[in-house]
Amino acid sequence: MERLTLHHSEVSQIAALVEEAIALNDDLESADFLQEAAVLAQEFSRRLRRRMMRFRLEEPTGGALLISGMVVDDERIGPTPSSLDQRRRTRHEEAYLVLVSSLLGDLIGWATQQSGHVIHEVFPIRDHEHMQIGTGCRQLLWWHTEDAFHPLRADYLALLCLRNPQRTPTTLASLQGVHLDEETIDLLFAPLYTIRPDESHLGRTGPVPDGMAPITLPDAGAGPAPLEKVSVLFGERSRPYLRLDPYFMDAPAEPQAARALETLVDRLDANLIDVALSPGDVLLVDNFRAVHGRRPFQARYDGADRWLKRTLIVRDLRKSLAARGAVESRIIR
Ligand SMILES: O=C(O)CCC(=O)C(=O)O
Ligand SMILES: [Fe+2]
Repeated sequence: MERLTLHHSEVSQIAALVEEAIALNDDLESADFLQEAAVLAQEFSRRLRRRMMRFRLEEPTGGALLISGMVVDDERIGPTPSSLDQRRRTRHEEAYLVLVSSLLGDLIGWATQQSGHVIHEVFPIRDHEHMQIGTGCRQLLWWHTEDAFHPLRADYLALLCLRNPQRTPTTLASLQGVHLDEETIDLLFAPLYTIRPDESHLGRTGPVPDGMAPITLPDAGAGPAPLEKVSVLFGERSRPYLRLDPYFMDAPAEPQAARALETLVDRLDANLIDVALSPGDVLLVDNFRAVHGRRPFQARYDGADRWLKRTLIVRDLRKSLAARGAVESRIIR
């Protein structure tokens, strides 16, 4: 995995831009703020911007870039929440995450996820303890492509760590160094597989906001219905993109297709690495090149639990315009 550690001078430069950003707008998820954040991020150091540009355009096979060195004021952010509503104390951190994310593309959210927020919370929720979901903890969160079931899924996700006291690892795997035989590649490139929506889209992380009831847009560019058969590999054959979420996939009926998927899952499993994020770390994951997950842990629900913030980033916001309903909206319905 690629890493970049911010220099002291970059940290203070970013801190000043973050102060400027949060003074602009009360709502860090508004269209105005998201647009201005993308402008302010152009004032990050050339070194950082170059690195992000390289990550975007060269698409390193490892599919992840860790940016460390930012400082999180543990006292200012206050206790890890237990519900999805206490956001005021984390404005600095959220603005930092939005600015960094803006260097890769534009932020989106889902009406069906976290009440339509663009900046997502990742902390353990007691009711989700045993669930296969980012806000669970006791289950291994199986590695996955984020929102693999949906054609409008993000190109990248960004995870900002606020605290991680037990150093619980995020997991990552890619096709770096993986060899697959031609027949397996053929099968994985064929539309033989189905991926169900994961639990985060089933209304578990808060109600769908008013006026945002999920709607069906058959001819609005939203792509195939979720359970249409898709390929697991796509794009360029010698360096394919990935789309899979094994926990939410059933083995295909054709034994050869099932074996091909099994082979890929085994190879990715063998490539899986642990990345224990520290406060201030931003992990950028290329959602076409890498899969990610999380090791299990035991939450204490005492205000000191693991706490991350997350954004989803697309390279082409236009693709989802019909599903967002308006250029100002970042929320896919
Ligand atoms: O908790 C983590 O490290 C990652 C969770 C996850 O899969 C996500 O937030 O998309
Ligand atoms: Fe995820």
